[in-house]
Amino acid sequence: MILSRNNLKIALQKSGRLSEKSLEILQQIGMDFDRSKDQLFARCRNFDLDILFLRDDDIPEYVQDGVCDLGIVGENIIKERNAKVKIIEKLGFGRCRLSLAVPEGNSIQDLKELNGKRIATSYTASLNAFLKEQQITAEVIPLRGSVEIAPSLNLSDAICDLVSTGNTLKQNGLKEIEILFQSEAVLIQGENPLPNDKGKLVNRLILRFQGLLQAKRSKYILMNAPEKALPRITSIIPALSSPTVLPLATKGMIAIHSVIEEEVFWDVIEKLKMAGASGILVVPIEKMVL
Ligand code: PRT
Ligand code: ZN
Repeated sequence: MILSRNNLKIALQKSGRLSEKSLEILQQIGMDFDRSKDQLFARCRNFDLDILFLRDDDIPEYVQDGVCDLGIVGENIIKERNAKVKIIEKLGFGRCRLSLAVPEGNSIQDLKELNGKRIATSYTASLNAFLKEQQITAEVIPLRGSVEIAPSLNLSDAICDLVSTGNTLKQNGLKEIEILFQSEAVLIQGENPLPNDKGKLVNRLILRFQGLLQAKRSKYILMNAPEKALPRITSIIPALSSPTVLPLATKGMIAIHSVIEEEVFWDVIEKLKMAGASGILVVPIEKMVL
C-alpha cells in the first residue's frame, strides 16, 4: 500500500503519551481503519483519509509544510518549534505544563534569583524566549532527556521541563517555582489554502471533531417540576436553545429536557433542585452538531 495523493493526511504520534487517545478520537468520529504495530501509515476504509504515524516533534513541521493536512500534537511542541500552524480545537488530553524547578533545599524562591544560574532543559527555545521576556541572564544547558536528574549530577542549578502530576519532580527532590505555559493536545491545520476538493474534505473532518468535542463538553438533562417553576428553571439553564417542555400525567407537573455544559454542571443541578426540580436525570451525549 502506498500513500494516496488525493487522500487527506493526518499526522499522529507513533508511540507515546498521545498515541492511544489520538487513535481513539479518530475512531470516535467514525474513522474505520486497522492499525498494526510498526506500520508507518493506515488508510481509512470509509473516508478519504490516510493516517501517518510520526515522532511528535516532527508533526508541527509536517503540517506547516503541507506534507500532512492535519495533525494531533501537544501545544508545547508547536511553541518550541515556533511552527506556523492553525490550532483548530483543544482536545482535552495530554495536559501538562512547562515549568521551572529547583532542588527542594535550594534558597532560590524567585525568578530573578536564576540570574547567572545554569538551567537544564530540552525546551531550549521556549526557555530562552521566557528568560528574555523576564530579562533574566542564565546559562541554558540543552539536554535530550532525563532533565530532572541534572541538578543532582551538578550539571545545572535548575531545570525547565514538562510536569503533569508533579511526581517526577517530587521523586527527584525538586520544587516547581514558575509555570512558563500550560499545554494540551490540539488538532492543527496548515495555514496555506488547500485546493477546493481537499478543503471541503478537511472541513468535513473538522466538523466531526467539533461534533464530538461539543458532545463531550455537554450533558443532556431531564427533570420533573411543577409548571409554575418553569420560568425560574429556564432562567437557570444556560440552554443551547429553549428547553423542551412536556406535560406529565400528574396535573400541574411538567418534564423539562435541555442541554448543559459539563463545566457548570454541579452548580446548575444545585440551583435546579432549589427551584423545585426533582427526578433529575443527566445522560451523556454521543455526538452533537450545532
Ligand atoms: O517518541 P516521541 O518523540 O514521539 O515522544 P516523546 O518521548 O518526545 O513524547 P511523550 O510521548 O513522552 O510525550 C508526548 C506529549 O505528551 C508531550 O509533548 C506533551 O504534550 C504531553 N505530555 C503530557 C507529557 C507529559 N504530560 C509529561 N508528564 N510529556 C512528557 N511528560 C514527562 C515530563 O517530561 C517528565 O519527564 O513526564 C515527566 C513528568 O510527569 P509527572 O506526571 O511525573 O509530572
Ligand atoms: Zn518527542
